[in-house]
Amino acid sequence: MRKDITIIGVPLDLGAGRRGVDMGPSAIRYANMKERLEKSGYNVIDIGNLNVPTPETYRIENEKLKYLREVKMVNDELARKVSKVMKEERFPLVLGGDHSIAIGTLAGIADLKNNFGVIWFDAHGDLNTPDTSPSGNIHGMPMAVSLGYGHPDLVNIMSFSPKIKPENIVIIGARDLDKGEREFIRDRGIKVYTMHEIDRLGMARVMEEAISFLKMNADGVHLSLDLDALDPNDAPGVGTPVAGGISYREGHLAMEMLAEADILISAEFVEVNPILDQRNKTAEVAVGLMASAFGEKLL
Ligand code: 4U7
Ligand code: MN
Ligand code: MN
Ligand code: MN
Repeated sequence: MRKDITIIGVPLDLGAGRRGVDMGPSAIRYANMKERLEKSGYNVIDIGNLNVPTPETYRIENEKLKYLREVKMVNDELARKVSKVMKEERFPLVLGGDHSIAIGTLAGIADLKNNFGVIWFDAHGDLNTPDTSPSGNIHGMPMAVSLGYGHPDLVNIMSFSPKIKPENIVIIGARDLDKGEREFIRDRGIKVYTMHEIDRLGMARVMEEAISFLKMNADGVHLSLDLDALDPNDAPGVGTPVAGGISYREGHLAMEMLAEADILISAEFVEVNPILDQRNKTAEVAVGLMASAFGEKLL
């Protein structure tokens, strides 16, 4: 993995149904992220936060795509920043913010890489379109958008689409998929390890399979980690908790195996909600997972 990391904070919560994830980047930084990564030998530059509009100064125009214009604007800028960081041959590490920011991150990567893979840890599929979404919240749509489905303003960010191929995606930890998302997964043959497969096979086997699948198909892998992939007992500070998630140790094992495989080219940690958290526990979990993904050793 590249030894130079650039951190980009995206304090956006307009894509989510509840307030609070806008404070995610601060909470994660407060949990000593930079020091932790530097200890493992990385050169870390934090370029601060993107400019993000405050919800109170905007209103919802379209109930099926809440804050579309503002979410698009932020993702336009994020895509340009991520692309720039990658051109500098540095590793983009994006801090959310709600998961709609994956639209921009993936667009930025796709600007340079036409066959990258994505490993997506999430309780949800984030594969809704405006027609299938039960909420109209864009953080439930980034995966569909990146595959080319959804509102053209989002799909065409950076002026091309799709950003990623369905066969280059692995979703891990799913346990709350909407009807439309299940059909989407079935129709396009997306590889999903639900909690059922994690229980049956164990995280080690799941990660072995996921890694060899991605290595076979893709050139380099982006890690997108929604903290609600973890069990709410371990990561309570999230807006859309779902019981029965990935345990603290399973999460670490997964990250350690990614580090060992040395396949990551970029990463984002999203959906940390400090308002709903217990003494910054979820941000600390996020930083721990990050450290493991970047190869921090136990011994
Ligand atoms: B997250 C949901 F209906 N599927 O679309 C939706 F259950 O980024 C939740 O994974 C989406 O946290 C959660 O609103 C988005 C809902
Ligand atoms: Mn998500
Ligand atoms: Mn989620
Ligand atoms: Mn969420």
